[in-house]
Amino acid sequence: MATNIFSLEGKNAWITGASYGIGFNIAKAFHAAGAKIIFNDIKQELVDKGIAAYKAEGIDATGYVCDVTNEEQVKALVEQIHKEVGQIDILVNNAGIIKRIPMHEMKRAEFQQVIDIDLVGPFICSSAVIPEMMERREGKIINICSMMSELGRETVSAYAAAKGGLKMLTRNICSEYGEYNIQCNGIGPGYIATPQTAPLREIQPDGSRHPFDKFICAKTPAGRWLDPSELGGPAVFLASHASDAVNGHILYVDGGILAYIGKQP
Ligand code: NAP
Ligand code: GCO
Repeated sequence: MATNIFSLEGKNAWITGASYGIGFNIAKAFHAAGAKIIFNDIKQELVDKGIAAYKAEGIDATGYVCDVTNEEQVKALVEQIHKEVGQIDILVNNAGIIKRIPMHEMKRAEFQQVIDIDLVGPFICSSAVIPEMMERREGKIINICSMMSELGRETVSAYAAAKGGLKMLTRNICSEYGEYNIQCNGIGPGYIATPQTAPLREIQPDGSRHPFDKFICAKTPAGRWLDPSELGGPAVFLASHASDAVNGHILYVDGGILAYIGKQP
């Protein structure tokens, strides 16, 4: 019987920050492809909510409280996963925040917090799982990058610096560990309708659409925000043997934003 190269049967996948949003939807797609789901979030109440949300989808996910910026917590979590679930075959560095503040008004601590979560976190989590992947000579790491890995815009200096760095961290993990049959790729989502972008879609006091909402729809060939579920297929591809020859690549799932000059107003 031909093997399904997109199958994740028998694989354990750890998705960071996946109680909801993009991480949750990637986990759902991984489960549908056969993977066991492990996730962490920063607060117990979020983990509890996440476990309930997964259960409602028929997914028996294992959730842990862990701050991806805390090296001790991450190392302890990896040990706990090994004990309670098993090896980690797939890591998705999804946890992330954004702060939208004009750079000249941004405090250093605010800039640092975004860098810590969005760039140092993926470094810490990847460093924690790479040794076992090296031993097994097999592993998949997927970093959730962004349009801001390629483009800048007002008020997102820290986020763009972090996501630009995450693109190069992705390429460097590919370069340093490809010989161990570890593939590290990125997904660069476009504008996705999740809590992180909710402020950009808020209906205005006069009942009109947020200007940024209209702007993004004009910049997206499909003329709409993307749904987080639309990231599932690309993530399964990068987590499966179908992408064993793909390494150091950032797969933009942006509805064509990067290809398009934008609709004339
Ligand atoms: P989200 O709805 O804000 O979810 C982010 C998740 O990460 C939340 O559960 C959050 O927990 C968790 N988290 C934050 N800091 C953490 C930490 N230190 N340790 C562990 N977990 C932490 O964001 P999203 O829209 O799903 O985005 C997920 C990823 O995709 C992020 O990396 C984001 O930058 C990226 N992305 C998003 C878009 C988009 O349009 N939405 C586009 C491109 C890329 P809390 O609830 O406690 O904050
Ligand atoms: C913003 C948005 C974007 C998206 C995403 C785009 O304020 O511009 O939050 O940064 O989150 O990263 O790919």
